[in-house]
Amino acid sequence: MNHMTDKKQQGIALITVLLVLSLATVAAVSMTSRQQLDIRRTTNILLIEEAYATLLAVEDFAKRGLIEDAKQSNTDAFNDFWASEEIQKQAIPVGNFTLTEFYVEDLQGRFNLTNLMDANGTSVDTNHQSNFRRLLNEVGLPASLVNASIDWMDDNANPTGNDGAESDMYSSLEKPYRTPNTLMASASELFRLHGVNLTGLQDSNNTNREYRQKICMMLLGDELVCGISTQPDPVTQQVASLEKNLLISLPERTPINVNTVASPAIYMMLVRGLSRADAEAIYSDIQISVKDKDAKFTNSNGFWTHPKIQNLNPRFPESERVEISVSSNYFLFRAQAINKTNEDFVVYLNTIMKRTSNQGAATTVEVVRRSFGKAGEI
Ligand SMILES: [Ca+2]
Ligand SMILES: [Ca+2]
Repeated sequence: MNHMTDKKQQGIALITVLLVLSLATVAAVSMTSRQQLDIRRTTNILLIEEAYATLLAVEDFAKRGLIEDAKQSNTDAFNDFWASEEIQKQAIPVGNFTLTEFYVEDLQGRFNLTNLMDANGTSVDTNHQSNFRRLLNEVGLPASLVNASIDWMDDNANPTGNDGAESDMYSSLEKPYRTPNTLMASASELFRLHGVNLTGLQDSNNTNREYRQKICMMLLGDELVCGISTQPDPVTQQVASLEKNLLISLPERTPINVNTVASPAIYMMLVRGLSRADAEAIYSDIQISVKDKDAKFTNSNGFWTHPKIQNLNPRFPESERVEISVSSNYFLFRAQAINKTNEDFVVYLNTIMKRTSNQGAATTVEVVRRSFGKAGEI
Protein backbone atom coordinates (compact mmCIF):
# COMPACT_ATOMS: atom_id res chain seq x y z
CA MET A 1 0.00 0.00 0.00
CA ASN A 2 2.90 2.32 0.96
CA HIS A 3 4.61 1.40 -2.24
CA MET A 4 1.51 2.54 -4.15
CA THR A 5 1.40 5.93 -2.28
CA ASP A 6 5.10 6.56 -3.07
CA LYS A 7 4.46 5.93 -6.74
CA LYS A 8 1.43 8.22 -6.68
CA GLN A 9 3.46 10.97 -4.98
CA GLN A 10 6.25 10.61 -7.53
CA GLY A 11 3.62 10.94 -10.24
CA ILE A 12 2.25 14.14 -8.69
CA ALA A 13 5.82 15.54 -8.35
CA LEU A 14 6.48 14.82 -11.99
CA ILE A 15 3.24 16.50 -13.06
CA THR A 16 4.11 19.51 -10.87
CA VAL A 17 7.57 19.74 -12.43
CA LEU A 18 6.07 19.53 -15.93
CA LEU A 19 3.46 22.14 -15.03
CA VAL A 20 6.08 24.54 -13.68
CA LEU A 21 8.26 23.91 -16.70
CA SER A 22 5.41 24.59 -19.11
CA LEU A 23 4.44 27.77 -17.23
CA ALA A 24 8.05 28.91 -17.40
CA THR A 25 8.09 28.18 -21.12
CA VAL A 26 4.86 30.10 -21.67
CA ALA A 27 6.25 33.02 -19.64
CA ALA A 28 9.51 32.97 -21.58
CA VAL A 29 7.71 32.86 -24.93
CA SER A 30 5.36 35.66 -23.95
CA MET A 31 8.29 37.73 -22.68
CA THR A 32 10.11 37.23 -25.97
CA SER A 33 7.09 38.11 -28.09
CA ARG A 34 6.36 41.06 -25.79
CA GLN A 35 9.96 42.16 -26.24
CA GLN A 36 9.57 41.85 -30.00
CA LEU A 37 6.39 43.93 -29.82
CA ASP A 38 8.24 46.51 -27.73
CA ILE A 39 11.05 46.63 -30.26
CA ARG A 40 8.51 46.96 -33.08
CA ARG A 41 6.61 49.68 -31.22
CA THR A 42 9.79 51.61 -30.43
CA THR A 43 10.94 51.31 -34.05
CA ASN A 44 7.58 52.67 -35.23
CA ILE A 45 7.68 55.54 -32.75
CA LEU A 46 11.21 56.42 -33.89
CA LEU A 47 10.16 56.23 -37.55
CA ILE A 48 7.10 58.42 -37.01
CA GLU A 49 9.22 60.95 -35.09
CA GLU A 50 11.71 60.94 -37.95
CA ALA A 51 8.91 61.46 -40.49
CA TYR A 52 7.49 64.37 -38.44
CA ALA A 53 10.90 66.01 -38.17
CA THR A 54 11.60 65.75 -41.91
CA LEU A 55 8.09 66.96 -42.80
CA LEU A 56 8.49 69.96 -40.49
CA ALA A 57 11.80 70.74 -42.18
CA VAL A 58 10.17 70.68 -45.61
CA GLU A 59 7.30 72.80 -44.25
CA ASP A 60 9.90 75.36 -43.20
CA PHE A 61 11.28 75.25 -46.72
CA ALA A 62 7.77 76.00 -48.07
CA LYS A 63 7.49 78.97 -45.69
CA ARG A 64 10.75 80.39 -47.03
CA GLY A 65 9.48 79.85 -50.56
CA LEU A 66 6.36 81.93 -49.83
CA ILE A 67 8.49 84.71 -48.29
CA GLU A 68 10.71 84.67 -51.40
CA ASP A 69 7.58 84.77 -53.59
CA ALA A 70 6.34 87.91 -51.81
CA LYS A 71 9.62 89.64 -52.72
CA GLN A 72 9.22 88.78 -56.40
CA SER A 73 5.78 90.31 -57.00
CA ASN A 74 2.74 91.91 -55.40
CA THR A 75 0.38 89.46 -57.05
CA ASP A 76 -0.28 85.77 -56.62
CA ALA A 77 -1.21 83.81 -59.71
CA PHE A 78 -0.74 80.43 -61.37
CA ASN A 79 2.55 81.58 -62.89
CA ASP A 80 4.12 81.87 -59.42
CA PHE A 81 6.75 79.22 -58.80
CA TRP A 82 4.83 77.71 -55.85
CA ALA A 83 2.10 76.65 -58.27
CA SER A 84 4.57 74.90 -60.58
CA GLU A 85 3.98 71.21 -61.28
CA GLU A 86 7.74 70.69 -61.25
CA ILE A 87 7.77 71.32 -57.50
CA GLN A 88 4.96 68.81 -56.96
CA LYS A 89 6.86 66.05 -58.77
CA GLN A 90 10.03 66.35 -56.68
CA ALA A 91 11.06 63.42 -54.47
CA ILE A 92 13.67 64.08 -51.81
CA PRO A 93 15.25 61.13 -49.97
CA VAL A 94 15.97 61.94 -46.31
CA GLY A 95 17.06 59.20 -43.88
CA ASN A 96 14.53 56.36 -43.86
CA PHE A 97 11.98 58.34 -45.89
CA THR A 98 11.30 59.84 -49.27
CA LEU A 99 9.55 63.22 -49.08
CA THR A 100 7.19 63.66 -52.00
CA GLU A 101 3.79 64.84 -53.33
CA PHE A 102 4.48 68.47 -52.47
CA TYR A 103 1.43 70.61 -52.97
CA VAL A 104 0.93 74.31 -52.43
CA GLU A 105 -2.51 75.81 -52.95
CA ASP A 106 -3.71 79.38 -52.62
CA LEU A 107 -6.65 79.00 -50.21
CA GLN A 108 -8.05 82.36 -51.29
CA GLY A 109 -9.05 80.69 -54.53
CA ARG A 110 -11.83 79.02 -52.50
CA PHE A 111 -14.99 80.34 -50.84
CA ASN A 112 -14.18 81.11 -47.19
CA LEU A 113 -17.14 80.18 -44.96
CA THR A 114 -16.06 82.85 -42.45
CA ASN A 115 -17.10 85.49 -45.02
CA LEU A 116 -20.76 84.61 -44.30
CA MET A 117 -20.50 86.63 -41.09
CA ASP A 118 -19.60 90.32 -40.83
CA ALA A 119 -16.28 91.42 -39.31
CA ASN A 120 -17.70 91.22 -35.76
CA GLY A 121 -18.99 87.72 -36.36
CA THR A 122 -22.50 88.76 -35.32
CA SER A 123 -24.60 89.62 -38.38
CA VAL A 124 -24.88 88.05 -41.81
CA ASP A 125 -23.02 89.36 -44.85
CA THR A 126 -25.85 89.19 -47.36
CA ASN A 127 -23.67 89.44 -50.49
CA HIS A 128 -21.62 86.44 -49.41
CA GLN A 129 -24.85 84.70 -48.42
CA SER A 130 -26.10 85.06 -52.03
CA ASN A 131 -22.70 84.06 -53.41
CA PHE A 132 -22.58 80.85 -51.36
CA ARG A 133 -26.11 80.00 -52.51
CA ARG A 134 -25.03 80.40 -56.15
CA LEU A 135 -21.98 78.20 -55.59
CA LEU A 136 -24.02 75.41 -53.96
CA ASN A 137 -26.55 75.58 -56.76
CA GLU A 138 -23.76 75.28 -59.33
CA VAL A 139 -22.42 72.06 -57.78
CA GLY A 140 -25.85 70.55 -57.03
CA LEU A 141 -25.90 70.92 -53.25
CA PRO A 142 -29.02 72.06 -51.31
CA ALA A 143 -29.30 75.84 -50.81
CA SER A 144 -30.43 75.21 -47.21
CA LEU A 145 -26.74 74.68 -46.34
CA VAL A 146 -26.27 78.47 -46.56
CA ASN A 147 -28.59 79.32 -43.69
CA ALA A 148 -27.63 76.18 -41.76
CA SER A 149 -23.97 77.37 -41.96
CA ILE A 150 -24.97 80.84 -40.75
CA ASP A 151 -26.94 79.44 -37.79
CA TRP A 152 -24.00 77.14 -36.98
CA MET A 153 -21.82 80.25 -36.60
CA ASP A 154 -24.12 83.10 -35.45
CA ASP A 155 -24.40 83.80 -31.73
CA ASN A 156 -28.21 83.45 -31.50
CA ALA A 157 -30.61 80.52 -31.35
CA ASN A 158 -33.06 81.83 -33.98
CA PRO A 159 -33.10 79.86 -37.23
CA THR A 160 -32.19 82.02 -40.26
CA GLY A 161 -34.90 82.17 -42.94
CA ASN A 162 -37.17 79.19 -43.58
CA ASP A 163 -34.40 76.63 -43.87
CA GLY A 164 -31.98 77.53 -41.04
CA ALA A 165 -31.07 75.06 -38.29
CA GLU A 166 -30.20 75.87 -34.70
CA SER A 167 -29.60 73.60 -31.68
CA ASP A 168 -33.32 72.64 -31.55
CA MET A 169 -32.81 70.77 -34.81
CA TYR A 170 -29.71 68.89 -33.66
CA SER A 171 -30.75 68.15 -30.07
CA SER A 172 -33.46 65.76 -31.27
CA LEU A 173 -30.99 63.54 -33.14
CA GLU A 174 -30.09 60.04 -31.98
CA LYS A 175 -26.65 61.41 -31.05
CA PRO A 176 -27.56 64.99 -30.17
CA TYR A 177 -25.25 68.00 -30.38
CA ARG A 178 -25.52 71.78 -30.34
CA THR A 179 -24.48 74.51 -32.75
CA PRO A 180 -21.11 75.96 -31.61
CA ASN A 181 -22.35 79.51 -32.38
CA THR A 182 -18.87 80.58 -33.38
CA LEU A 183 -16.73 80.46 -36.54
CA MET A 184 -15.92 76.99 -37.87
CA ALA A 185 -12.54 75.77 -36.63
CA SER A 186 -12.44 73.54 -39.71
CA ALA A 187 -14.63 73.49 -42.81
CA SER A 188 -15.21 69.77 -42.10
CA GLU A 189 -17.84 70.95 -39.58
CA LEU A 190 -20.07 71.23 -42.67
CA PHE A 191 -20.65 67.48 -42.38
CA ARG A 192 -22.58 68.10 -39.13
CA LEU A 193 -25.06 70.47 -40.77
CA HIS A 194 -28.75 69.68 -41.18
CA GLY A 195 -29.37 68.27 -44.66
CA VAL A 196 -26.06 66.45 -44.98
CA ASN A 197 -25.42 65.12 -41.44
CA LEU A 198 -25.71 61.48 -40.49
CA THR A 199 -29.06 60.99 -38.80
CA GLY A 200 -29.40 57.35 -37.78
CA LEU A 201 -31.66 55.49 -40.23
CA GLN A 202 -31.01 58.03 -42.96
CA ASP A 203 -27.35 57.00 -43.04
CA SER A 204 -28.17 54.66 -45.90
CA ASN A 205 -29.87 57.51 -47.77
CA ASN A 206 -28.11 57.78 -51.11
CA THR A 207 -28.85 61.47 -51.58
CA ASN A 208 -27.17 62.18 -48.27
CA ARG A 209 -24.19 60.08 -49.33
CA GLU A 210 -23.92 61.94 -52.64
CA TYR A 211 -24.05 65.32 -50.85
CA ARG A 212 -21.35 64.22 -48.41
CA GLN A 213 -19.11 63.07 -51.26
CA LYS A 214 -19.57 66.40 -53.02
CA ILE A 215 -18.69 68.33 -49.87
CA CYS A 216 -15.69 66.06 -49.29
CA MET A 217 -14.39 66.84 -52.80
CA MET A 218 -15.01 70.57 -52.28
CA LEU A 219 -12.90 70.41 -49.11
CA LEU A 220 -10.23 67.80 -49.84
CA GLY A 221 -10.29 67.30 -53.61
CA ASP A 222 -9.15 63.68 -53.41
CA GLU A 223 -11.28 60.92 -55.00
CA LEU A 224 -9.64 58.17 -52.95
CA VAL A 225 -10.14 59.93 -49.61
CA CYS A 226 -13.72 60.88 -50.55
CA GLY A 227 -14.61 57.32 -51.62
CA ILE A 228 -15.38 58.27 -55.23
CA SER A 229 -14.87 55.67 -57.89
CA THR A 230 -12.40 56.55 -60.63
CA GLN A 231 -13.78 53.66 -62.72
CA PRO A 232 -16.26 54.52 -65.52
CA ASP A 233 -19.90 54.03 -64.59
CA PRO A 234 -21.16 50.81 -66.31
CA VAL A 235 -24.25 52.62 -67.65
CA THR A 236 -23.04 56.09 -68.60
CA GLN A 237 -19.40 55.14 -69.19
CA GLN A 238 -18.49 58.39 -67.45
CA VAL A 239 -16.05 58.82 -64.62
CA ALA A 240 -17.54 60.79 -61.74
CA SER A 241 -16.07 64.25 -61.86
CA LEU A 242 -16.89 66.56 -59.00
CA GLU A 243 -15.78 70.13 -58.37
CA LYS A 244 -12.63 70.21 -56.24
CA ASN A 245 -11.24 72.55 -53.58
CA LEU A 246 -14.04 75.11 -53.50
CA LEU A 247 -14.50 75.56 -49.75
CA ILE A 248 -12.41 76.43 -46.73
CA SER A 249 -12.89 77.97 -43.30
CA LEU A 250 -10.21 80.52 -42.39
CA PRO A 251 -9.86 82.33 -39.05
CA GLU A 252 -10.79 85.70 -40.59
CA ARG A 253 -12.66 87.15 -43.56
CA THR A 254 -10.61 87.05 -46.76
CA PRO A 255 -11.12 88.37 -50.30
CA ILE A 256 -11.21 85.87 -53.18
CA ASN A 257 -8.03 86.04 -55.27
CA VAL A 258 -9.39 86.20 -58.85
CA ASN A 259 -6.02 85.01 -60.21
CA THR A 260 -6.07 81.67 -58.41
CA VAL A 261 -9.71 80.57 -58.29
CA ALA A 262 -10.13 76.83 -57.85
CA SER A 263 -12.71 76.55 -60.64
CA PRO A 264 -14.82 78.65 -63.08
CA ALA A 265 -17.64 78.02 -60.58
CA ILE A 266 -15.99 80.59 -58.30
CA TYR A 267 -16.39 83.28 -61.00
CA MET A 268 -20.05 82.30 -61.42
CA MET A 269 -20.38 82.64 -57.66
CA LEU A 270 -18.85 86.14 -57.69
CA VAL A 271 -20.91 87.45 -60.62
CA ARG A 272 -24.65 86.85 -60.77
CA GLY A 273 -25.69 86.10 -64.34
CA LEU A 274 -22.24 85.02 -65.59
CA SER A 275 -22.67 81.92 -67.77
CA ARG A 276 -20.59 78.77 -67.40
CA ALA A 277 -19.08 79.38 -70.86
CA ASP A 278 -18.02 82.95 -70.01
CA ALA A 279 -16.65 81.86 -66.63
CA GLU A 280 -14.61 79.17 -68.39
CA ALA A 281 -13.28 81.73 -70.89
CA ILE A 282 -12.02 83.96 -68.04
CA TYR A 283 -10.65 80.90 -66.27
CA SER A 284 -8.65 79.79 -69.30
CA ASP A 285 -7.12 83.29 -69.44
CA ILE A 286 -5.60 82.91 -65.99
CA GLN A 287 -4.43 79.37 -66.83
CA ILE A 288 -2.32 80.56 -69.75
CA SER A 289 -0.74 83.14 -67.47
CA VAL A 290 1.77 80.40 -66.65
CA LYS A 291 3.39 81.31 -69.98
CA ASP A 292 2.03 84.78 -70.49
CA LYS A 293 2.92 86.92 -67.49
CA ASP A 294 0.51 89.67 -68.53
CA ALA A 295 -2.60 87.50 -68.61
CA LYS A 296 -3.26 87.66 -64.89
CA PHE A 297 -5.29 90.39 -63.19
CA THR A 298 -3.05 93.07 -61.70
CA ASN A 299 -5.84 94.73 -59.71
CA SER A 300 -9.44 94.09 -58.68
CA ASN A 301 -10.79 96.55 -61.20
CA GLY A 302 -9.26 94.51 -64.00
CA PHE A 303 -11.64 91.71 -63.06
CA TRP A 304 -14.80 93.78 -62.72
CA THR A 305 -14.09 95.50 -66.04
CA HIS A 306 -13.32 92.25 -67.90
CA PRO A 307 -15.44 92.40 -71.10
CA LYS A 308 -17.30 89.18 -70.18
CA ILE A 309 -18.40 90.83 -66.93
CA GLN A 310 -18.77 94.46 -67.95
CA ASN A 311 -20.91 93.59 -70.98
CA LEU A 312 -23.39 91.49 -69.03
CA ASN A 313 -26.99 92.36 -69.79
CA PRO A 314 -28.54 93.19 -67.37
CA ARG A 315 -25.40 94.62 -65.73
CA PHE A 316 -24.13 93.07 -62.56
CA PRO A 317 -24.77 95.76 -59.92
CA GLU A 318 -21.79 97.18 -57.98
CA SER A 319 -23.78 96.87 -54.76
CA GLU A 320 -23.57 93.07 -55.05
CA ARG A 321 -19.78 92.97 -55.42
CA VAL A 322 -17.78 91.36 -52.65
CA GLU A 323 -14.17 92.18 -51.90
CA ILE A 324 -11.75 90.49 -54.28
CA SER A 325 -7.96 90.61 -54.56
CA VAL A 326 -5.05 89.71 -56.83
CA SER A 327 -2.79 88.51 -54.01
CA SER A 328 -3.18 86.13 -51.08
CA ASN A 329 -2.23 85.52 -47.49
CA TYR A 330 -3.52 82.00 -46.85
CA PHE A 331 -1.93 78.91 -48.37
CA LEU A 332 -2.23 75.17 -47.95
CA PHE A 333 0.92 73.07 -47.93
CA ARG A 334 0.85 69.30 -48.21
CA ALA A 335 3.60 66.69 -48.30
CA GLN A 336 4.05 62.96 -47.70
CA ALA A 337 6.89 61.06 -46.09
CA ILE A 338 7.00 57.51 -47.50
CA ASN A 339 9.13 54.91 -45.72
CA LYS A 340 11.85 53.58 -48.04
CA THR A 341 11.51 49.94 -46.98
CA ASN A 342 7.74 49.82 -46.42
CA GLU A 343 5.70 51.90 -48.89
CA ASP A 344 2.55 51.43 -46.81
CA PHE A 345 4.19 53.42 -44.02
CA VAL A 346 3.19 56.96 -45.07
CA VAL A 347 2.96 60.04 -42.87
CA TYR A 348 0.95 62.95 -44.29
CA LEU A 349 1.36 66.62 -43.46
CA ASN A 350 -1.35 69.22 -44.12
CA THR A 351 -0.55 72.76 -43.05
CA ILE A 352 -2.54 75.96 -43.45
CA MET A 353 -0.18 78.95 -43.46
CA LYS A 354 -0.72 82.67 -43.24
CA ARG A 355 1.68 85.03 -44.92
CA THR A 356 1.73 88.61 -43.72
CA SER A 357 3.57 91.33 -45.51
CA ASN A 358 3.26 94.70 -43.88
CA GLN A 359 4.68 97.76 -45.61
CA GLY A 360 8.33 98.09 -44.77
CA ALA A 361 8.34 95.24 -42.30
CA ALA A 362 9.71 91.79 -43.12
CA THR A 363 7.31 89.23 -44.56
CA THR A 364 6.43 86.48 -42.12
CA VAL A 365 4.69 83.14 -42.55
CA GLU A 366 3.00 81.49 -39.60
CA VAL A 367 1.25 78.16 -39.21
CA VAL A 368 -2.50 78.52 -38.70
CA ARG A 369 -3.41 74.82 -38.51
CA ARG A 370 -1.39 71.69 -38.97
CA SER A 371 -2.45 68.06 -39.13
CA PHE A 372 -0.29 64.95 -39.38
CA GLY A 373 -1.60 61.56 -40.31
CA LYS A 374 -4.60 61.46 -42.61
CA ALA A 375 -4.32 62.20 -46.30
CA GLY A 376 -6.07 65.37 -47.36
CA GLU A 377 -7.15 66.49 -43.90
CA ILE A 378 -7.59 70.26 -43.49
CA1 LIG B 1 -29.35 81.97 -36.01
CA1 LIG C 1 -26.68 80.11 -33.89
